Amino acid sequence: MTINPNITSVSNSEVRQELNWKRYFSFNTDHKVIGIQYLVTTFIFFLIGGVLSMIVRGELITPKSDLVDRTLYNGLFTLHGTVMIFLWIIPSQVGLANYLIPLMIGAKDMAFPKLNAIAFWIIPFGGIFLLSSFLLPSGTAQAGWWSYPPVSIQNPSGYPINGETIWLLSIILLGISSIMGGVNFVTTIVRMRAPGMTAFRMPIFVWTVLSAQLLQLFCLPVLTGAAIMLFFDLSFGTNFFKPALGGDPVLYQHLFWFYSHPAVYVMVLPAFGVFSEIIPAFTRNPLFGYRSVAVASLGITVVSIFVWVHHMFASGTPSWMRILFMFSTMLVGVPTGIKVFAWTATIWKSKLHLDTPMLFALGGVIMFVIGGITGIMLGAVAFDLHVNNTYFVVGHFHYIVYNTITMAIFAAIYFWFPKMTGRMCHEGWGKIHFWLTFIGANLTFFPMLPLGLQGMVRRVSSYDPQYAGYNILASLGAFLLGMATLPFIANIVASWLNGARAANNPWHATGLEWTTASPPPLENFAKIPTVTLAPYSYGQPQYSTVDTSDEEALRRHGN
Ligand code: HEM
Ligand SMILES: [Cu+2]
Repeated sequence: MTINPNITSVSNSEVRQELNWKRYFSFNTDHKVIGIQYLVTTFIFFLIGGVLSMIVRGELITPKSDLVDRTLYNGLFTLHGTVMIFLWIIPSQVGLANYLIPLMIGAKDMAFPKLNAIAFWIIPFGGIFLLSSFLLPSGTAQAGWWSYPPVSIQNPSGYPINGETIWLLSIILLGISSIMGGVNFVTTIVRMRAPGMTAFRMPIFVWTVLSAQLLQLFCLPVLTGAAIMLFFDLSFGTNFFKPALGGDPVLYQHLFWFYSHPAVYVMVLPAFGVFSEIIPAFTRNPLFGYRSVAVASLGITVVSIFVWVHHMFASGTPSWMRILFMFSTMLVGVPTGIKVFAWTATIWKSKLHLDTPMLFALGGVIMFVIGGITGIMLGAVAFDLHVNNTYFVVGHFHYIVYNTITMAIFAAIYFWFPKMTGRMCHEGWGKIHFWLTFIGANLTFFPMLPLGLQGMVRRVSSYDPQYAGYNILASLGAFLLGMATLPFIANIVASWLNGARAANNPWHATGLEWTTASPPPLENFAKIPTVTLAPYSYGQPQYSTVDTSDEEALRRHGN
C-alpha cells in the first residue's frame, strides 16, 4: 500500500485554522506552535544581527574609522557575534527540531511540553534584555563574543550596571533555556519513539539533534559556570580571573572554549541532519552509508569535546599540549569527511531534482568543504600562529556559520514549509533568493581569507590602505546578502497567506512526517504508526501506518 503524495491534505477551513495567529503569541505547549515561535523569533534576531554586521561592513568599506566611533564599533561586532550565535544559529535549529522530532519519531509531542514553552519564552526576553544594553549610559558589551578577562571586567565606564553585566546575565539566561531544551530532546528521542523505530531506523536528523543536545547537556554548564564567576569578578570584587589578585584569565579561556568549540558542533550537526534529509529526497536515492553517517554523528560528538585548545594556540599554551590538540582537531575531519562522502555518493549518478531546498542543501555542502578545509588548516599549529586573530579566522567561521549552517536553515524552511503551513513556497522567488545568497556569501567571506593571510587583524575599524580592495569586495558582498533576504521574507509571507495548497508529501520524501497531514493535526497522527524499515528506503513501504480501519480516518486527515 503506497501513500498517494498528491492527495491534498486539509480543507480550506483547516488551513484557515492554521492561520489563527493568536496561538503564536500565547503560552502554547504544542511542539508545532513552539517550533514556529522559535523560527520566527530567531529570524527576527537574525535580521538584527545582520543589520549590525551591515554597519560593521559599512565602516570597513574604507580604511579610515569614519562611520562609527571605536567604542561603538567594539559593541557592534560583540553584539553581532553574540546575537547571531545565541539568538539565531542555536535556537533556530532548536525551533526546527521542536517542530520535526516528534513527527519524525512518531510521537504526539515533546516529553515535557510546559518546560518546552518556558524554554522558548526565555529567548525573546533574553534577546531584548541583551539588546537593551545599547541604551545604557556605559554602552553595550565591548569585549567580543568571547568576553575574555581582564578586558571584559575592566568596566571603563565605572557604572555598576554596564554592558558587560547585561551580556553575562543574558548568556546565563539563554544557557538555562538551552539546558532545558537538552533535557527535553534527549528524553523525547530516547523514550518516545513509535513502535519499531529502533536506533538504526531513526532519520539522520534525529541522530544529529540527539548528538547536539547531548553536547549541550555535557558542555554548556561549564560556560554558565564561567559566566557566573566572571559576573562575580565584575560586580562583587571576587578574583577568579584577575591576574593582579592571583586569578587566572587563561582559566576563563579554557572554560569558555570547553563549551564554545563543542558549541560549533551543536550548531553544525543539525545542519548536517538537514542535508541528510534533503539530499535523498531530491535524488530519490537511499542515503549512502546510512549507518556510518549515523555513527559519525556520535563520533563527532565525542571527538569535539577534546579539541578546544586549538583556540588557544597563541595563548601561551605549552608545545606538548598544542601538538596533542592539533591531532585531536585533525581527527574531527574523519567523521565529518564520512558525511561529505556519503552525500556525494548519494548524489552520484542520480537524477537531481533542483528545487529550492536542494539548491540550498547543495550550496551548503559545497560551502562546508571550503569551511572544513580552512578549519583543518587552522588546526595546524604552525599555520594557526601565523593567522590567529586575523580575517582568515573570520572568513573560515563564516563559511561555517553563514555559508553552511544558515544556508541549511534556509534549505530546511523551504523543505518543511509545506508540512508546517499546508502551503507551497513560490519556486521562482526561492531560486532568486538562493542565487543572491550563494553569490553574496562568497563575495563577502572569501576575500576575508587572503586578507587574513596578508595579515589583516580582526576587530579593528581602521586598517592599512593595502587591504582596501578585498574589504570593498567583502562589504559589497555583505550588502548583497542583506538584500538577498528580501525575496525570502516576501516569499514566506505571501506563500503562508496565499500559496498553492500543499499535499502531504510534495517532495516524495520517505520520513514519517510526510505520512500525516500538512499541516499535521494536533497530536500529529490519527494512529501512532509502526515502523518496519530503515529511513530513506525508496520504493519500499516503511510504515504500516495504514490498516483498513484507519485509512478512512487518515484520508479524512488528507492521506
Ligand atoms: C549576514 C551576514 C554576515 C556578515 C556580513 C558578517 C560580518 C562579520 C564581520 C565583518 C565580522 C568581523 C568584525 C571584526 O572583527 O571587526 C564578524 C564577526 C563575527 N560574526 Fe559575522 N557576519 C555575518 C553573519 C554571521 C552569522 C550568521 C554568524 C553566526 C553565528 C556570525 C557570527 C560572527 C561572530 C561570532 C563574529 C566574531 C565577533 C567577535 O569578534 O567577537 N556572523 N561578522
Ligand atoms: Cu574550535
